[in-house]
Amino acid sequence: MPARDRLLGRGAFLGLLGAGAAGVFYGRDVTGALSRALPRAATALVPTSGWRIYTVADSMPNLDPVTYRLRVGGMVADPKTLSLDDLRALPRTEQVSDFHCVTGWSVNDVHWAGVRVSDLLEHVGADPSAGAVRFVSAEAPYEDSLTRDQALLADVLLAFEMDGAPLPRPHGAPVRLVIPEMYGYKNVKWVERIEVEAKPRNGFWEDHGYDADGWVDDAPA
Ligand SMILES: Nc1nc2c(c(=O)[nH]1)N[C@H]1C(S)=C(S)[C@@H](COP(=O)(O)O)O[C@H]1N2
Ligand SMILES: [Mo]
Repeated sequence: MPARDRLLGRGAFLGLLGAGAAGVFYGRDVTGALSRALPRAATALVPTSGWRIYTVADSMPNLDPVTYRLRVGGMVADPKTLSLDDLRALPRTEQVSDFHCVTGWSVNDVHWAGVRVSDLLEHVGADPSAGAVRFVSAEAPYEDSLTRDQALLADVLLAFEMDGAPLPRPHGAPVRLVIPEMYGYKNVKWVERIEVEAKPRNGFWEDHGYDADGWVDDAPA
């Protein structure tokens, strides 16, 4: 039986689909096989716009923005432990981008504010020979890695604001990764550790069969 059905019971799940079209959908995409696990008719009921909140653990991390620290280490000249204020003191970037989950839903025109990963890597003196950047969530065992080139894309950021307000807890407060060119699973929530590494390693969903390169469209030239 698919994990999805075990979690909620099929009836409850279908009920949620009906009731949830307008609101935020809270669910655990444990298998990543939501659409495969449902018959076609039911799949069509899944709302295709609006956020779904995903976690892999039983509860969402509850990180205090005051005591929150982001550790940045690995192949860097100057490992750092950064508070939210430290992050806010780095060059700020804002952007509007679309967000796509591989299961078929999207949210267009999300306003993000935060720090470019490229600026952060410069701040810690990342080794130019490093091939990857690993983002570890406070929600164990969620993590994911980007290649160096992916991490350096201009719109890849650590976001601490969403739509003009501090990033809400369900969306990864106080800091999440945003990489709009890639599917949602690469956009790690509740990031608390960043490691600059020699080469990319599998993240949570790669271990479950997803592509390491989660491009929504073709890879940028
Ligand atoms: N820590 C953590 N980050 C995560 C996930 C998760 O389960 N845990 N799910 C990923 C997936 S599959 C998607 S589509 C997006 C969903 O973002 P949202 O929960 O803010 O809607 O978060 C990504 N980041
Ligand atoms: Mo997703």
